[in-house]
Amino acid sequence: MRHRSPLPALFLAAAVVAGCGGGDSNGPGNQPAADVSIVPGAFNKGFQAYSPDTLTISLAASGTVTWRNDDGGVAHTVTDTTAAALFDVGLTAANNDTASFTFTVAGEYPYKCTIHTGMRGLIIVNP
Ligand SMILES: [Cu+2]
Repeated sequence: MRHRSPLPALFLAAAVVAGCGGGDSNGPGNQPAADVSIVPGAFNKGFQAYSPDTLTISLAASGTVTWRNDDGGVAHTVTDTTAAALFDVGLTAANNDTASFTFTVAGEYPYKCTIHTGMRGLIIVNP
């Protein structure tokens, strides 16, 4: 870290400018915090597209789930496939873009990406 060239500094500055999803600057590499990552090359990864593929949360703690797009360059969605169709959030192609949804009803919510319908995940919401 002693050999600082101006290039990493420029890259960092560009990343900060591009990070318009709320201005979070926590964590290494300026990566916004997330509960579920959309992995690189997610489009054909089925149940491995979202990591973890199954996330269990509790309403008592926080009903909010945040997804982060770690598959820079490709937009994705997180879309409830239950009859309730409670959520349908989109993530832009920007690397590290995040989107959140707050659950208020316990249950099991399988979801998919409407752009790449093989991408599947599951949120289990406990009371
Ligand atoms: Cu997708």
